Amino acid sequence: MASALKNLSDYNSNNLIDISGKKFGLVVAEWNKAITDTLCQGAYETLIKHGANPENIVRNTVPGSFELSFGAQLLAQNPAIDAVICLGVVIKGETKHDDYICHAVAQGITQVSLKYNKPVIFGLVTTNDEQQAWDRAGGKHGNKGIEAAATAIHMLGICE
Ligand code: DLZ
Repeated sequence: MASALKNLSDYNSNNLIDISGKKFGLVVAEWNKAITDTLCQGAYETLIKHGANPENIVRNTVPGSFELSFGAQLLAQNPAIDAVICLGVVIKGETKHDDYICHAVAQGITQVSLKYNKPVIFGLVTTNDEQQAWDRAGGKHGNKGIEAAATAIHMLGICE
């Protein structure tokens, strides 16, 4: 956690913004729920640590990562929301379902971001197995939820 926060201040040092009045939407997929909850916790704590008001953070859940785009759209279309963070975990199986889901989410949230002209962050962990997912949800590769929140803050700095 500490290293991701340090990175945030590094790349955002010329563009620090006050996020106390910013509103954030978190969209969290329920597939691999234990892992996505950990990503969500990392994202939430990062927003709070950098000054977000808890009342300004909404969390919506969707069944699976495929539904992240629609969940993001529901939040992004609300003029009060400044940035949306999508969190999901797609684990490779015997078929190519992971490819289809990941491409759909990447395209879908890009469209939402451009349509509503606000940051929609791709916090999708895509791995070969469950261990690799945990490695990226508080394990040896950090917590991608923290990175997603840091990216949202960075993007809001660019938007100002
Ligand atoms: C169906 C499915 C499969 C096989 N694997 C995952 C996964 O690893 N991660 C994830 O978030 N969702 C998965 N899903 C569910 C789809 O995202 C979606 O919810 C369903 O296909 C219904 O549209």
